[in-house]
Amino acid sequence: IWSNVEMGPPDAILGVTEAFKADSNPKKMNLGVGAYRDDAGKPYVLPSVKQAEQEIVSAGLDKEYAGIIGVPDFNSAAIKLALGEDSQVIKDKLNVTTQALSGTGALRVGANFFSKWYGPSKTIWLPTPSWGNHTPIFKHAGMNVSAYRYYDPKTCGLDFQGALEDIKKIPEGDIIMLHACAHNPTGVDPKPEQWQELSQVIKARKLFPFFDSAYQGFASGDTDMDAFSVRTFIKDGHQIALTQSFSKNMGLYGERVGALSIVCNDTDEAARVMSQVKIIIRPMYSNPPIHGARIAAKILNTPALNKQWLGEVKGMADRIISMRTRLQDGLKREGSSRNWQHITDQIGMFCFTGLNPQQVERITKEFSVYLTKDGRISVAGVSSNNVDYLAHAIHQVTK
Ligand code: PLP
Ligand code: TYF
Repeated sequence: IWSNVEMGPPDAILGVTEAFKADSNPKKMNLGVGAYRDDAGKPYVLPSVKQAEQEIVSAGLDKEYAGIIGVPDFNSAAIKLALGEDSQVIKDKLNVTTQALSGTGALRVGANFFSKWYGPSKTIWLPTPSWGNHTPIFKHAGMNVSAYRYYDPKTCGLDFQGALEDIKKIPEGDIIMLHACAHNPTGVDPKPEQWQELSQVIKARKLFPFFDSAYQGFASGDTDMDAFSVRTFIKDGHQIALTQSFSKNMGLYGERVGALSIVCNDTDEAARVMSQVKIIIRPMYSNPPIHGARIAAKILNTPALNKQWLGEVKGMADRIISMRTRLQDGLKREGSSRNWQHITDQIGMFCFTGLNPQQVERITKEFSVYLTKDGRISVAGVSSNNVDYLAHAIHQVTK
């Protein structure tokens, strides 16, 4: 029956883990997938998550289905985290917010909603490069995907002029994807003034801003600072769409905790939009899982736990930042004459090293250092024990 089915390629990111697992070198490093590791290289369950989980279990809640849009306390807390405690949009009930199957699921529900209901256009513009899953998510929902310049390989930084030039040519009404902070895969974000300018240009072009927020807290260690982009656009009067993931900032990866929000013009519009979001979700998966959303809601809605969590997010962000510095120092010590300034300029979980595909192949083959072909490393996978080994390996393949 399935003789017509062609073999597909493995996922560009998740395939790296498969290759890593098959390697018997004790020094091997998996810097492929973006998942946080502690300084012993182990997955990290946040103490605030364990605490919240215990409280939830003790409360003896039932396991009834959530509604189509999930756990209500989670939805209200998630949008508050993004837009801020005193957000007028929230006070005026202009946000349509639904729980979703983490960031990926939120993007997919959003993509399907735009595909069916966004009148002006069916084209979304992604930064070059963007998270690899963005293109198939939107294409599978029937959208067209185009690209604007974003990363400058010459500086390993932002191509701000290129981005502005391209954005100014995007047809009115099209949708533009913006990474709220800690851009994946490059670790390159616009500065606050640049976000303000982008907001003005995008407004003048009458584009629809679609924010993907998968790392709030991970860039700076401060969830308010990391919401600067989103809040600037809101302040400037944009009606945005926003997807949020709690995989990284709460370490809830496998629990699949996320949200989609669509900001509307008035409460009547919000009610209509919400009704159609439900109609999209119901035949896909009926309703989302409750456990992870309860954990996130408990953390966000309990002041003491919230404070504890913010400290833990900062702890993760700070460890990553310290690994960047140590990697840079290590490269200097190795005698590298190349400019590695971008390692500490870039932020969030990833560093776009500038290694070319041949160098990536060599570092994997000769040093068992696993990363994606584009030269991205997950700095979260670097620790005190292996940072010097990594610096040595990078120097050997780039000298
Ligand atoms: N968007 C971006 C930019 C990401 O980097 C990720 C995860 O790596 C996601 C969305 C979604 O992740 P998840 O589905 O685990 O929330
Ligand atoms: O490392 C990255 O960029 C992500 C990580 O269901 C990831 O692709 C892995 C699995 C998943 C979502 C994101």
